[in-house]
Amino acid sequence: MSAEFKPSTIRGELNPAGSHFGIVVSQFNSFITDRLLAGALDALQSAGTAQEQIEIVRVPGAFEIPIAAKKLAASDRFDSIICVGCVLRGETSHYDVVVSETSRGIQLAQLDSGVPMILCVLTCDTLEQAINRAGLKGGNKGYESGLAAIEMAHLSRKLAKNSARPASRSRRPSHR
Ligand code: INI
Repeated sequence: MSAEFKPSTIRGELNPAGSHFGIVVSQFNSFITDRLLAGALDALQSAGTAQEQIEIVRVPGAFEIPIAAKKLAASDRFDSIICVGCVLRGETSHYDVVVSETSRGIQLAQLDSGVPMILCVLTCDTLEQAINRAGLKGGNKGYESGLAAIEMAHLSRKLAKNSARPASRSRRPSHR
């Protein structure tokens, strides 16, 4: 590949100016989800987001996250939505149902609405694993999610502006 071959690249910046963020937080395993929420807020605040740009919605469990996220997206007030939950494997198959329906629901909600949704739902075998991912050993997934939300909000707004093709590129080259 030659050094001059540089296709244009669009990416989101860590710039929250003008963006609004929804955060849906599950209260189930709140010992963990409160830490994830704190991590997400830390990332948003560190990047310069004002509290007026953030709205938090609490739901009972992870299973209820998708419907709340979808309703937030439908309000047209948010540029990205962070979905915070923690599902711990128990003795029953309920774990698998909650995990798959929650992630599938969040994906459907973002594809249906066009509003980026950040998956910050820990799925762990043990409480210890969850604690590690919520700020102890493995960093805080909430913090990473906050950064991803800012980047995706910015990217989404950029892509919306770029959706019209420039006149010079509006047609495929003719091969006549
Ligand atoms: N919800 C969670 O967020 N985490 C879990 O670990 C969990 N477990 O293990 O059952 C859980 N269940 C509740 C579920 O999300 C719904 O709130 C409930 O089924 C009511 O719809």
